[in-house]
Amino acid sequence: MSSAIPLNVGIARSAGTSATGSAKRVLLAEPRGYCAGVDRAVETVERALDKHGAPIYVRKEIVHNRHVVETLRERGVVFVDETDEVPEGSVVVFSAHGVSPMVHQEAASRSLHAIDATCPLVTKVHQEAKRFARDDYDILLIGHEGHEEVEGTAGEAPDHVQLVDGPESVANVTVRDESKVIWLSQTTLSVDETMETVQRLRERFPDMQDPPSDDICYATQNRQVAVKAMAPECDLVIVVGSRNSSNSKRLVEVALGAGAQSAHLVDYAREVDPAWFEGIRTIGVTSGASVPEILVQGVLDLLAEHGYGDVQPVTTANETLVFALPRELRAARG
Ligand code: 0O3
Ligand code: SF4
Repeated sequence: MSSAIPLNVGIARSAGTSATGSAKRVLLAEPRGYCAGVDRAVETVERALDKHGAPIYVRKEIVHNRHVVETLRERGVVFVDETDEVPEGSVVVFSAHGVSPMVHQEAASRSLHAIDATCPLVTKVHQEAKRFARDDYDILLIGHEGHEEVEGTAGEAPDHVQLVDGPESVANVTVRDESKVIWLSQTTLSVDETMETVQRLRERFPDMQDPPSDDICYATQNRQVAVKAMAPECDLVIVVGSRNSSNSKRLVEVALGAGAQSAHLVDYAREVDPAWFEGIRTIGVTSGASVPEILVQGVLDLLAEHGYGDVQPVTTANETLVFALPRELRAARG
């Protein structure tokens, strides 16, 4: 598993304050917020709306963020659970988390105009699942049960994939041939917990193969590295993100595991409880990969109102990756 190169993890103290001083400050994790796959998925829906007009249908939440979903709904997007809720012939967008081949087939059978906003890094895991299933491996897919991404990936090869939901699930795994086993994973897991799961799997299956490249994506890893860099200095960490966002929830766990005294997940600034600030000097702020920056700004504004106006970035990586839009919408990218 590769790790980001630390850029400026030295955390400066405010002028005139000592380690035991009382100046209030905010440490702001960088990178945070939108990853390349979310940016692409949200823009896909926006461009599809421009091109085809409302209503546009989206299967599941395009990304797991309440604000993004509510904003798109106001613009004429109809979110559905399954394609059978979409009128025949309509435009449907598949979410960034990916779908199984069965969903593509269902959409085709209803003559839907499907636009696939699956992140290319999720598609990469789908390709790995297909390839190792073709070679008749037992595929141990580490991920969270019921999460849309693992349902899509497992759907590529249901007869070869077993879900392993964390270290505690390892005991239940059975394979046909111990010399033909590979692990793959969901893209948004905790790196540390996944390594623990892999270690336990390897104790049981010493010949188990690793994925050809990291399945936990660059964005998930980078956001966890940044939180780890700032958490030991933080009395409180506020993670902006939705309750159903796997990668956002992991940032809360990573912050606590790396030494933050407390950590909370909020969708909006209004959910921040001022009681959390009692006796607190340093507050860390970050956001999940599906979170628009405007929501982080809202939290920073609220913190400034409470005396936390000194904001210091903690930068552990620079991200420059951009994915092309789905082909039919490319000309429309602004
Ligand atoms: O997978 P997760 O619940 O973290 O999804 P989000 O919050 O929508 O973030 C984007 C990640 C993604 C689309 C799949 O990797
Ligand atoms: Fe793609 Fe990673 Fe973003 Fe998921 S978190 S959408 S895999 S870049």
